[in-house]
Amino acid sequence: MQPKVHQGLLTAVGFRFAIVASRWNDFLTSKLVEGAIDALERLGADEKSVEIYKVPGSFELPLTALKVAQSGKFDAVICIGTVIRGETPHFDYVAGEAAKGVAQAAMQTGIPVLFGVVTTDTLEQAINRTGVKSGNKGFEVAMSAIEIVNLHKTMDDGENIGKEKVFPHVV
Ligand code: INI
Repeated sequence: MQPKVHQGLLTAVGFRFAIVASRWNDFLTSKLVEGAIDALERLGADEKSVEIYKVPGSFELPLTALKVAQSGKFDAVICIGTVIRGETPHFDYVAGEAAKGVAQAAMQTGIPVLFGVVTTDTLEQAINRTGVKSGNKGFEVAMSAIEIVNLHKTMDDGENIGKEKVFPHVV
């Protein structure tokens, strides 16, 4: 059996992205934002098509993400933050509400709202996810945003994506 597979291409050309980033642990979150911008740029996003909204902490990500998604100005919203268990006794509340709220913003608007919040037990683990050891979570979440906007566009357009190039902007 060879079922038809639907998946998104990896091009950011023509799409508009918002990044909603927490200022908490800025020495880490700024690296995640850099990683996200790197992915968007490398996959062909135009400078004018990317905007950044800064919020105090990860707990504030959902409401701002919802407002940004509701604005109709963007094809996807990428939420970025860092929550470290060792640093906050209310880790579960901050991380849990951030995750739940980000998912709600997507479901409520129909716009992809992506969860690029690093949640770790230790500072070292968080550092390792900002491009030091195990890749950059900001880069990864932006790649997911790119894939999902392409998948949804294809579904909306009713196109057959099987015959297209995976990297259409690369000549
Ligand atoms: N916010 C974070 O994004 N990461 C954290 O590790 C963190 N800690 O440790 O408390 C944090 N707290 C702030 C929180 O997100 C809100 O900004 C604050 O509670 C005001 O609503």
